[in-house]
Amino acid sequence: MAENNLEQSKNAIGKFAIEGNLLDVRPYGEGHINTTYLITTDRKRYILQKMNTRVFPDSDGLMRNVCGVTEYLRAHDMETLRVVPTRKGDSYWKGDGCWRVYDFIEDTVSYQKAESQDIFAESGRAFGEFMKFLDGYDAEKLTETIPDFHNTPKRFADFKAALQADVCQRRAECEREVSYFLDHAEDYGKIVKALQDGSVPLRVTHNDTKLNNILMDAQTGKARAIIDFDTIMPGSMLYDFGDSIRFGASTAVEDERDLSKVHFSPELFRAYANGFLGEMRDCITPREAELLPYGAWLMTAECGMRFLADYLSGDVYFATKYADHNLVRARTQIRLASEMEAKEEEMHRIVSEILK
Ligand code: ADP
Ligand code: GN1
Ligand code: MG
Repeated sequence: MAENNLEQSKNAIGKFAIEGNLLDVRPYGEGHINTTYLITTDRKRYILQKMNTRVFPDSDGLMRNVCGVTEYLRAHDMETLRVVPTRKGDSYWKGDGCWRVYDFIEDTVSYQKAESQDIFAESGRAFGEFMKFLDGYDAEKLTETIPDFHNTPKRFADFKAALQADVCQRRAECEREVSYFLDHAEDYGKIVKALQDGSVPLRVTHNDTKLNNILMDAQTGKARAIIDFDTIMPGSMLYDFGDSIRFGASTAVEDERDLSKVHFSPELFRAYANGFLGEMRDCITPREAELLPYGAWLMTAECGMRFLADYLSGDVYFATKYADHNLVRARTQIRLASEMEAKEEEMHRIVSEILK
């Protein structure tokens, strides 16, 4: 299977207008959705991706979003992904699957965990700045690549359906995890409701703001480029803030099996909030500010229920490396979400101190 994929990827790379002779192709990165390869030629390096068409069926719409947003950012002198066209001039190639190529952004690092407060604060600054930039982008131009992406009540309904179906008969081994999500059944609707009643504004958001979707300069530690534009869509600032906290304000990686290492860190929360709100303080509304701690909890719970639903469904959505990978991920999210509940007041205090 792996061999076959490598063969497929070599075939795909020949369709793109890349410079030099191919020297090496190898799997790359820690993304859960697309299949990513690092391509080396005798001239330069590239990223090749087999796009996940099960998750993103509308490849045309998706690539229109990617091209539109990257052109817009480049026009504003922001370093960003460069889509390498096919030899025919298209933004992606459709053969055995859909494939795209980006220039490899050299001399950068993407972290699987916030290794210091400074790194995390810098990512907050960069995501805040990015959101401010996207404010000038016409939302009408965007295709909704995954409808209801952060509609948590809908995600909860999907979770319950997976639980009901229990196609792999895995429910019995995760009753404790299941009950965390069932016990919070009434808590998932606040942001969807606030967007509907207009008390929270709809903005153009990234929607997948985890720390490994930002590339930091290997020398200076400054953010160089935000990547993974597949889910740029209209949404709430609370999704982007919350998802960054979910992934980065943890003392461990997302798939740490030893839960004694997994804690929600208020210090990392403060670092990120400082960076993010430093950029957004002039445009954040009072209601958004009030909901930031809830957004962090909600994105963590939502991601946890998505991992658990996928575990129950037989690991059909997120890439996994071993049998209970999704269950391990769901457990870290539950641990973090529980600790956030206990530290909600502290999070509010931090936000107030930063915004005062
Ligand atoms: P997924 O949707 O599967 O998460 P990403 O587009 O986020 O895929 O890519 C996976 C990983 O590959 C990223 O986390 C990053 O480490 C690396 N990566 C992606 N694009 C580039 C690029 N242009 N330059 C350098 N690294 C990249
Ligand atoms: C996926 O594509 P990637 O790995 O950056 C997922 C996010 C989850 C994240 C959990 C399109 O992000 O929604 O929060 O995994 N992306 C999609 O790590 O579902
Ligand atoms: Mg990614």
